[in-house]
Amino acid sequence: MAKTATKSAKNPAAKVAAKPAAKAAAKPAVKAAAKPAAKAKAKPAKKPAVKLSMLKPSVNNMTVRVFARAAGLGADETDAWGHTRSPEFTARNPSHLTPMIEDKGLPRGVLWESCAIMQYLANKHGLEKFYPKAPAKRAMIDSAMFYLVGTLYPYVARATYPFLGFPQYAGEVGHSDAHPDKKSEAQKAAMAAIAEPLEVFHSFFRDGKPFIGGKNPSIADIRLAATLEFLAVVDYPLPKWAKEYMAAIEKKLGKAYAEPAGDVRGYIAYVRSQAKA
Ligand SMILES: N[C@@H](CCC(=O)N[C@@H](CS)C(=O)NCC(=O)O)C(=O)O
Repeated sequence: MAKTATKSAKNPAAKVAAKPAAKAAAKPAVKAAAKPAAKAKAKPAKKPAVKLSMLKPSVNNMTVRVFARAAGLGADETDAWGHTRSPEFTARNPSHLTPMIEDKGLPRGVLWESCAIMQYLANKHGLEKFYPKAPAKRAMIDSAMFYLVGTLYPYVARATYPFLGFPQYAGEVGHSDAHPDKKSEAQKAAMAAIAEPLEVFHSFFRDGKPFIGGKNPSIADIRLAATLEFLAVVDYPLPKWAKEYMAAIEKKLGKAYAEPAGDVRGYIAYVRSQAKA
């Protein structure tokens, strides 16, 4: 901060910017524009951190937390644990789902759904490295994410939520008052169903590349790796490629991945220790 202030004092363009609004407005615009380019080299404005309401144990939330960090956007996080159904929260977000970002540019001021949030932020900040602009490449990322949310994730949820202590979805066996044996059967069936879509991510979407996005992890890769984190709670036997893939993402994204993943892993370790006790 102090460094910026010193620099501003020497830099005439920054000096104008630092003046109180009324005074700066009084300066003729033409004069400011006529300044030599070298002198007008002001520091680019720092992007404001993403205002994010989140739940630490959730991989849906981990997805956006990782992305915000990896993309260098920074995250101004509010822990929404226990507040998602409060009148204040639902007045803004009637779905009561997190992750949720707040952004003045949005028609309703808020946005939920992890993939939509990453798509919006990548579009807004021109983050093509994570979300390519070319229609065909982008279509593959979108397809992978929709396939994940619509097909893989429901199996992962049915297999892991009973062990994570998360409520299951209405209309499913796990949510009903069926006999525990029936619930266990349903959980096992969901666990068995994971293998097929998982292999599709490997053989079709990665197609020999390190990541779905190619050489670098895309938003679809962040979404997939985060999702697979939950499988540790049921000791799911991940295939070798998936273990290597997750390790490669963590290596590539470093702390941006490890920090939010640590919250999910910590929660899993906690529920497992409770189950043993
Ligand atoms: N498809 C959504 C799922 C979001 C979701 O299920 N969020 C849960 C946490 S994992 C939540 O916020 N639940 C709080 C509530 O329903 O009150 C996404 O990818 O963002």
